[in-house]
Amino acid sequence: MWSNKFMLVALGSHVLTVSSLSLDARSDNSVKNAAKAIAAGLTSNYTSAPKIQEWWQDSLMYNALIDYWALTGDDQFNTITKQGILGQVGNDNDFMPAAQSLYETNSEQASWAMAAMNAAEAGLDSSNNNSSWIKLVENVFGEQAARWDTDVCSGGLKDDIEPLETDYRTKGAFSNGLFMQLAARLARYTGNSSYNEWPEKVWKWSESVGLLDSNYSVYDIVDISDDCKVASKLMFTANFGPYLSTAAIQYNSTSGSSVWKSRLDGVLSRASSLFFYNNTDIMFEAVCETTQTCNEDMTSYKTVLARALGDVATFAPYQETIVTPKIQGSATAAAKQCSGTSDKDTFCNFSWLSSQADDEFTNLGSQISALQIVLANLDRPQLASANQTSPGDASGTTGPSSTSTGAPSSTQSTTATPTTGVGNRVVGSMCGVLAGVVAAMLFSL
Ligand SMILES: *[C@@H]1O[C@H](CO)[C@@H](O)[C@H](O)[C@H]1NC(C)=O
Ligand SMILES: *[C@@H]1O[C@H](CO)[C@@H](O)[C@H](O)[C@H]1NC(C)=O
Ligand SMILES: *[C@@H]1O[C@H](CO)[C@@H](O)[C@H](O)[C@H]1NC(C)=O
Ligand SMILES: *[C@@H]1O[C@H](CO)[C@@H](O)[C@H](O)[C@H]1NC(C)=O
Ligand SMILES: *[C@@H]1O[C@H](CO)[C@@H](O)[C@H](O)[C@H]1NC(C)=O
Ligand SMILES: *[C@@H]1O[C@H](CO)[C@@H](O)[C@H](O)[C@H]1NC(C)=O
Ligand SMILES: *[C@@H]1O[C@H](CO)[C@@H](O)[C@H](O)[C@H]1NC(C)=O
Ligand SMILES: *[C@@H]1O[C@H](CO)[C@@H](O)[C@H](O)[C@H]1NC(C)=O
Ligand SMILES: CC(=O)N[C@H]1CO[C@H](CO)[C@@H](O)[C@@H]1O
Repeated sequence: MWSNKFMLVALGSHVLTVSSLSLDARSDNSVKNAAKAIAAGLTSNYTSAPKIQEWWQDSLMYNALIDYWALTGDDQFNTITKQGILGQVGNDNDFMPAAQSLYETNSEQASWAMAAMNAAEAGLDSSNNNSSWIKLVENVFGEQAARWDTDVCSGGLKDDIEPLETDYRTKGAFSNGLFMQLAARLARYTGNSSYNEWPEKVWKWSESVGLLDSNYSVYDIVDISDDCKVASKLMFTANFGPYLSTAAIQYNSTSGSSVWKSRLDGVLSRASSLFFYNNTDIMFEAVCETTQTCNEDMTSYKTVLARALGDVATFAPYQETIVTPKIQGSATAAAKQCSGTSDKDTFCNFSWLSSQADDEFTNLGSQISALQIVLANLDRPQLASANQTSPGDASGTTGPSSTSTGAPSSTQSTTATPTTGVGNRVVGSMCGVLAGVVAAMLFSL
């Protein structure tokens, strides 16, 4: 359905004029108007067609919609956002709802926790009687910390949670990066120093196994059945995102420590050289975009790096001369790929490169990415923090908790779709589909 969007503009013999979304990235008003149109398109089919969405992409969508509210003040999507997130908390308030828990990956669970974290930082009320946003995040964090696996590779989270799943033998940059980013955000938000050890620990571990190399390349996975060797050297925007965000937050939380500054400089510089097309400021998914081989998941990866560039602008203002042109250039290019006849049907094509014939045009992932890069142009207001902690329910175990959420019932959750099969599920390893297809490509850009 999403992919046929542009065919719908041909009505009978009349082809309606479809104009690109206009965006002046230097004008807050223009940015807010563009964001509004994209967010409206994103949510217009929220209730009628959620089935085709992938579960983890929904978490990115809600995350972006929270940003939309926080940065524009327009709260029209807050109700569906709250219902959407709270509908996925599951019986244990840990984003492992029954419909997903058999197949769920650590990165999926962390992506949902990230949305809750965003809600806490933005000060979204939860209308939830039993669990605050931050408690949900702490529950997830506690479970993942308990899954930190020193048996092989001297640490790291496995991608899968359930031992029978295929990615139980891999440890990936996305799982570990998101876990580390949650720790950095919890430390900042709660002031509880017990989170502080984790960003350092996960960063060092990533270096020790080669997921992160001395040039700040962030690779995809290591395989524990192969001596924890790096199993894929493909580099995706989404894997760089959490390393970049974490470095920016930690740089800030440590009042500008030189260690985190060089990490931030390094990852930003590497991402800049990899993911901006032909020395333009236009972000692209280097592994698959120009060859039109990105799968559904991959069409949303740019969302994560777009948010990370915004984090850099927020937490490390000294980097503005580097990130601002990239945010503005990418957002301007992204808006040109959005079109529609009215606010409600503004949809955005996946590739922001105007030269690119776009086989994978509009879908959920491309719509969220466009929204997130447009929003990155707006200054983030002061983030909330709580100088107190609210210890979670599930301190390090996945056992049932005694609380219920009081959240909207699961019938209000329109997004708990059955899985599409393990092979297509995210993110644990991002490379599955592509391995071998494009390996050399990155280096021939
Ligand atoms: C880092 O980059 C330099 C210069 O391109 C290269 O010679 C070196 O092999 C790279 N190191 C790694 C670990 O890839
Ligand atoms: C890359 O940029 C150069 C200089 O602007 C231009 O001549 C060249 O055609 C571009 N290459 C591609 C593949 O777009
Ligand atoms: C930390 O972040 C705040 C809020 O964005 C910013 O004002 C401050 O300059 C940052 N600190 C450093 C050391 O860059
Ligand atoms: C989006 O892609 C489709 C298919 O390539 C194309 O027909 C349409 O013109 C594109 N939209 C924009 C705004 O470029
Ligand atoms: C939070 O804690 C920090 C460090 O102890 C302190 O400097 C700051 O004033 C506190 N903020 C509030 C709002 O209590
Ligand atoms: C700090 O966080 C840890 C881990 O979540 C928790 O066990 C501990 O109780 C918290 N400390 C305080 C003072 O709340
Ligand atoms: C959850 O919230 C409801 C409604 O406020 C309340 O009646 C119930 O006692 C709460 N449960 C727990 C375990 O706190
Ligand atoms: C929370 O509790 C209040 C008072 O008991 C109730 O009116 C409200 O519907 C509850 N909210 C949720 C989300 O359960
Ligand atoms: C705005 C928009 O594109 N809405 C679409 C939502 O899905 C229905 C079918 O379920 C389409 O008919 C609408 O055009």
